[in-house]
Amino acid sequence: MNNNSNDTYAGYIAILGRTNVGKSTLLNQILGKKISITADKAQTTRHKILGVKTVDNYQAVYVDTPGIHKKIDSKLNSYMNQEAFSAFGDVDVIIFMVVGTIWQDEDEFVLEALSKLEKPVILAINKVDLVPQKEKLLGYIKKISDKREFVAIVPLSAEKGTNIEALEGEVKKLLPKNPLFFPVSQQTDRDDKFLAAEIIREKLTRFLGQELPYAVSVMIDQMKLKKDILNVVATIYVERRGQKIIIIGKGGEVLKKIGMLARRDMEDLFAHKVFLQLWVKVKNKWTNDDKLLQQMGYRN
Ligand SMILES: Nc1nc2c(ncn2[C@@H]2O[C@H](COP(=O)(O)OP(=O)(O)OP(=O)(O)O)[C@@H](O)[C@H]2O)c(=O)[nH]1
Ligand SMILES: [Mg+2]
Repeated sequence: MNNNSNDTYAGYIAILGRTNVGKSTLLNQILGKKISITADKAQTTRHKILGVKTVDNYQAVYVDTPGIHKKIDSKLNSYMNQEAFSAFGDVDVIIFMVVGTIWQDEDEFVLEALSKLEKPVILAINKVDLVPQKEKLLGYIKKISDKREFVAIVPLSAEKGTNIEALEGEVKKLLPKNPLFFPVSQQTDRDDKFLAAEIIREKLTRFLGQELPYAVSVMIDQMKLKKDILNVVATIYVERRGQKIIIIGKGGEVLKKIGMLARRDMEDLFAHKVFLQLWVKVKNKWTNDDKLLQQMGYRN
């Protein structure tokens, strides 16, 4: 085969799996930059987000997706599943992510959804730092690989950064010959407003009890650079008054803490000093209201 050094290779890779397996952590680790929010809670990622990594004449465009779930109990929920499923068709490679050595019903559900697809699937077994007994891991790998064929199986730790190059190496082999899709310097398809809103939602998700994060959405009302300070005004939407009270906290303490943590992350990401103003508003039943969902950026 004639391998011209001017040839470029570029392709899309979807990272799929149930919630909480570490898909967004993996994307950030690959990029060496935090563009996708993470939390030890269910259903953290809500929108597809692209992470672009270009090395020499190879461009890998990773698609982080919301965790696929079986039970649909709101329009937001259904939007999230559609976001994930819509990534199936458009990509060249799929990374199916699971956690070693825990196999759940929802892993099976994702695997079944993949069964109709004739695309190369890489099995990524994450959180191996939590599995000291390697024989257990081998047994687990054997059990999953009996279920379908994978082009590669890579045990890794997205958080610790273990074996990430091995995964990227497998992806590289599968990139088709294509012109580069994005400028070499571009790392994501999302704009600064989206990233800022997500940072705030991450702090809310990490900070608040199990149910509340789901009822929260964030919109950036203003983002302006003035005298080298990035001024950000954002509104946090919740569904009920009681939730607003929890987010604000006694004497405004919770909101203050969330604002401080979010500001620090924004300063890291945007490389500017940030002045952040946060508001909290109640919007009844927004997770089930088509019009409100659209206004908040949840579009199918
Ligand atoms: N111990 C350990 N924890 C990890 C690893 N990778 C991710 N985590 C943690 O697992 C939790 C979930 O990670 P996320 O990246 O948010 O998971 P996700 O699959 O994107 O979840 P959804 O967006 O809800 O679908 C976070 O608390 C991460 O810090 C890992 O390799 N080892
Ligand atoms: Mg995620």
